[in-house]
Amino acid sequence: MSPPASANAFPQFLHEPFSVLLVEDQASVRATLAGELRHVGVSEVLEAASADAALQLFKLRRPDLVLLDIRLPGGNDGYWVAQRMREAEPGGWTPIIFLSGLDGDLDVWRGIEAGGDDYLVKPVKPIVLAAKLRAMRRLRDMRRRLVELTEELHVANQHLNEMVEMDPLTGLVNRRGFDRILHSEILAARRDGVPLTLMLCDLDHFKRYNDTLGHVQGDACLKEVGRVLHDVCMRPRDVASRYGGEEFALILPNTPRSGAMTFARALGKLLKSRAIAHPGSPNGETLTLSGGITTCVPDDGTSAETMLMRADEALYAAKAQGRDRFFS
Ligand code: GH3
Ligand code: MG
Ligand code: MG
Ligand code: MG
Ligand code: MG
Repeated sequence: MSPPASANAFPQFLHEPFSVLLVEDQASVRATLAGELRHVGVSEVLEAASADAALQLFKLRRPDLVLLDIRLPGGNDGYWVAQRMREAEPGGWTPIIFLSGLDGDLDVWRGIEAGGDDYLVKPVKPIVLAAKLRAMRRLRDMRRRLVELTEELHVANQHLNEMVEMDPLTGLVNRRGFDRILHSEILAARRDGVPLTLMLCDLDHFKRYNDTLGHVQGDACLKEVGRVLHDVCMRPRDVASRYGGEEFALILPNTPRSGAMTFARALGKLLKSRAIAHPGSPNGETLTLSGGITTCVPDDGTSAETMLMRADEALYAAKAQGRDRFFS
């Protein structure tokens, strides 16, 4: 916007609604200022003649900007008002411009320290006032944009964090998430004095599945197995993860060996009920899997590495004994 041709010809200050809370105890000064504010395009002027009235109006009407006198009747001055206003909007920011007859350096200092953003000495020329309002509005808009961007960044970051630990094919937790959760569940099991079960599952003859039906169908099959594993995890803290290509790992907190075997039977049953066709399987016409189970009891000091090693050994044994079974 180009500058006004003269002090009497203002460009409209704003094209959008903009409200100013004018705090001034002298009625004549207040009337003059209110007129000037309207003249430069302020759409709403809220007037207060005391500290208490100012605070009340501020909280009730949430003005876009505050013009704040310092010397006010009663015990509280403008510095006090500014401090209370700042306290009344944690995380928010309403521009506050002091407008006072006090013109000492220390007065300016105190005004800014109290939370003011600018300090003008009365009398102030309307055009200067208008320019200051425009500067404050500009700062307010920038701050709003910053708040918006911060929120967008926060959402994007959350999304990214979820993605980092998710397997894109099955939607299950990936190896990275599995590692983190296993470590934290081992600590929790020790702390709470409860057993923790780890189950490693590997699809039987999956290479043949791919060879017979193709990789695209192989991927679809992995997705279906992912759904089965997701569905069989009933407790909120049970975790099904895609550990590797066609290997899945289940973390079952607060689950003893007997509970793990019950879980394994339920898993085997659910998978069979889905009857995923596997024409090339030497085990029959449907897809099966083998599992290795290990349960750590509290205080035995078992590490994640040891648990994985034991589960892997049990899985190897299940494979060696003919597949389609769970070993522990
Ligand atoms: P076993 O019963 O002994 O486990 O036999 P297997 O053929 O399943 O042997 P293994 O576990 O070593 O084979 C893994 C095969 O899984 C190799 C590969 O063809 C397949 N596979 C691994 N990851 C993927 C994947 O992301 N998509 C598809 N379609 N196939 C995969
Ligand atoms: Mg005064
Ligand atoms: Mg401010
Ligand atoms: Mg494998
Ligand atoms: Mg396999």
